[in-house]
Amino acid sequence: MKDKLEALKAEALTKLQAVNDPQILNELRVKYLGKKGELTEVLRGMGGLSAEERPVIGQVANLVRSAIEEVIGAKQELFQQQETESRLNAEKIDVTLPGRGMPQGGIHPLSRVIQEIEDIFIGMGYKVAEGPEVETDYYNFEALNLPKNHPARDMQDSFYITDDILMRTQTSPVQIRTMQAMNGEPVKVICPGKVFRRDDDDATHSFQFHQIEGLVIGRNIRMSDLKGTLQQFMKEMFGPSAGIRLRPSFFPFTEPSVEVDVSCFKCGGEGCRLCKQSGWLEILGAGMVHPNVLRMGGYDPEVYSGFAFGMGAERIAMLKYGIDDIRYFYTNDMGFVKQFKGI
Ligand code: 2U9
Repeated sequence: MKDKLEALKAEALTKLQAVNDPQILNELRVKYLGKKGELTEVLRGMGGLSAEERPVIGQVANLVRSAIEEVIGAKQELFQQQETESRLNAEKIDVTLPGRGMPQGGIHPLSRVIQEIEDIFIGMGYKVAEGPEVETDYYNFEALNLPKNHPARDMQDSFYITDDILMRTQTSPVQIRTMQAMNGEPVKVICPGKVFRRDDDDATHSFQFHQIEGLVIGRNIRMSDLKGTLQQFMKEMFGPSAGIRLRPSFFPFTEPSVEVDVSCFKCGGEGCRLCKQSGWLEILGAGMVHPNVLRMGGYDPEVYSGFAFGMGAERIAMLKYGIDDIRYFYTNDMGFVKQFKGI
């Protein structure tokens, strides 16, 4: 029996040494060590042994089993290593290859100007308010002291959805809505957004553009507050040497009304092509809120007063970046937008 076991061991070890396939290794493991394997088969014959022989043969059998197990274990480890190695080789990354580069976007010049203006006013304690682009005649015109048949409505012809619903021609309806929502409390907001006008597009006109309007309402708000606010705004927007000039004007929603010019930031007021030799750039309109508008927003004009201003974002961006055609903003010309990436 001992010879049988030694022969089994010799055969098993020879075969196992020669294996180079994990599946065959497993088959051999079953063949020699499995429940119905050859070692078990030999041990079954132990019943016929004498009491002295049994422990001796038992010990030999155990040694044979552990010798076979040891070789199988070593082989399994070897196969595992080979597998890991070949996977590492297959998945090799060439770290010296140049990267593909992530295309990086930039902020559109219009968005940039709007954000810059918002930031300046937020710094002065204003809140930003937004509202619907489709408005009623009441919020777009009536509440702003532009009753039906008012001649100033001609300047703001719009796109009508029904007789009473239209695309807003200014962001002022947002201020009226804000006033009504504030229930007589003081107001300090700026309202940026898209506005629409029936207009023939050319280099300086577009049927759709962006406005930023501001409104301040409280007790004792005076024209000097408006002037100081706009002076500060221009300095932050165009540099510390920016000066302003007010010229009388007319808007139905403000009284008195003014046009506000800023000293030309290009020539410092000397006169150049940008300011058409005048030394001044026309930037925005403003005024003291008309008593009718205060009343319509829910404020008693005997107690409250306010100022308002409005500017076109496109016009400011065009002046600031020297853009000579408003249509560049909307046509998605990559050559145009890419120029503003790093600014
Ligand atoms: C309320 C009361 C008053 C907003 C104002 C202007 C003057 C103005 C134009 C600038 C160029 C429009 O984009 S533009 O074409 N705007 O000149 N806007 S005062 O006045 C208001 C607004 C809301 C309740």
